[in-house]
Amino acid sequence: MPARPALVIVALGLALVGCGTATSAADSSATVAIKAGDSTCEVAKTSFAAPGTIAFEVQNVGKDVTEVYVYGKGSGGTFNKIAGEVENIAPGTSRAFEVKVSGGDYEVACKPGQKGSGTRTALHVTGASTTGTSAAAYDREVEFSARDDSFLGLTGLTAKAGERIEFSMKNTSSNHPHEFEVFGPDGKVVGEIGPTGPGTTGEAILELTTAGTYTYMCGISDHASRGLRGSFTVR
Ligand SMILES: [Cu+2]
Repeated sequence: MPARPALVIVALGLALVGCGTATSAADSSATVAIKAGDSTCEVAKTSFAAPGTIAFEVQNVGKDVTEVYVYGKGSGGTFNKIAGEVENIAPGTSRAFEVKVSGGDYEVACKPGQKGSGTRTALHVTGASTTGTSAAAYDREVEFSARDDSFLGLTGLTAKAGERIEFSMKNTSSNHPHEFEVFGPDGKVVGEIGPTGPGTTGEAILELTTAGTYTYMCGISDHASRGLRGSFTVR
């Protein structure tokens, strides 16, 4: 009984936050459901009236572990620029994620087994494209490579607080997949390039919001201790 007044206050606080943020979202005050199956990718809403942030809730209705990506159009016209993603969704479970979009065309990809190009559903956002392509806005691209004992091309990297950088990693290993996980000054994950096979390239757009020392590593097996790790400074 003594807990009841406190619960009422919490509920009021949440209601106020909800009102304040709804107007800045991409005409969606509600979450957009995605049903990810073994060969289907059903997106409840595929047309948005304005740029902003879209909140998705993915339900894995298939039999395999799945992941969902939202791709913008790359310079070659193919949908390969990652605007947002969520991984490791077990069958029968749900995961939420948010994607910032400008005006333009996107594709939602559901990837059962967490590989391949996935089953795709087109998505359109009305409004100005901020980058000249429909990909999420970013300030510059940083290209590097991953060998089995090191990342090459990241030495001396610095960035300004607030920059959005597209990291592009070419895996030059002959037979091992690599990934690129980035952690902020607070030790929390900023984002990652997921497992990328030998001879292929993975990309991710990361927003470096705060100044400080960021660290990165490959989280697969013992790769970090083999040398696939490092740090850079954001000022
Ligand atoms: Cu690795």
